[in-house]
Amino acid sequence: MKDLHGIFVALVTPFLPDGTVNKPALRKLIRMNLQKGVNGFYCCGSTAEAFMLSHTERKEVLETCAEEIVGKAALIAHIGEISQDGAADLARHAAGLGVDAISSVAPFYYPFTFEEIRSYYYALAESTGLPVILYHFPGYSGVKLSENQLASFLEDPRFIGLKHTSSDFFVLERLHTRFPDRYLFNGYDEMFLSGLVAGATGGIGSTYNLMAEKFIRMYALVQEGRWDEARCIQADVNKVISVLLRVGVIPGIKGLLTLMGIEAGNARAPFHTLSSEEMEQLRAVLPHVQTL
Ligand code: NAY
Repeated sequence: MKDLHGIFVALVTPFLPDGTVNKPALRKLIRMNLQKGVNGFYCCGSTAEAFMLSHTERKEVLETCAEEIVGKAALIAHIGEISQDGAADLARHAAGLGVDAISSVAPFYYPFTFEEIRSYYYALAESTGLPVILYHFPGYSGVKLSENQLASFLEDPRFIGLKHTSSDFFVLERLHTRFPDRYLFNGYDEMFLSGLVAGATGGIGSTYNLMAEKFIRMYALVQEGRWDEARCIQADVNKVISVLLRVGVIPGIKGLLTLMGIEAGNARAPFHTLSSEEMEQLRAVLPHVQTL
């Protein structure tokens, strides 16, 4: 398995005007980010609109990603969904493509007990020999696991890390102190530096699609203890993220990518199509995306 420290792009799924996956645009996006020197990619996660893709589409997207990425950077495949059997099927498919690790959000919507959530994750760990990264995103999934519940997985060597999409940096720090050899990915890009302070070993982010070089730079500055310079970059990045949060993160990232020459298309309905006024707001922050 590759080293999984550093900056991982949570890839978007570009769509053509007819709503099908735009594989050439996806390849172009991956190549642009490989050139920037990202450490790896997180494929078929929330940013990829995974829960709005069919299983066939999820497999095709991952196959395209694997063709472009394996051998060049690390690849984490998000295979999570509500059904354990469905997730295990996606995990076995991912294992056949040479991914470095699988990751899954906890099963959501129904009020599953922790025992049920645990058996879901154990089944995934057993479905392939691949290491598992927990994806904890209480804000979207509605499933909030406690420090001790998260720790109960990290004690098991099959669970090599956690993607922590939460602003609870107390939990992140506790987990880092208890499990210093586990991968802890910061999830909210607008709080990337705060995550690093708490012990994150890197980040997985949607806005990295647009400006990975800034996160790579921040990460390097922090290794050198140059926190003030890193904070300036975080402030610059947050100018863009503030607009994305206003217009909608996934539609907005796709709008900006299109302005950058990568035909990402619209986010899938019920996400809205960006208005011309929203496109103007995005155009206004384009200079912050393109310069370091
Ligand atoms: C995923 O699975 O794609 C991610 O969770 C990446 C993390 C992002 N979360 C989502 C839902 O997009 O990058 C964050 C987030 O978009 C960003 O911090 C803006 O809030």
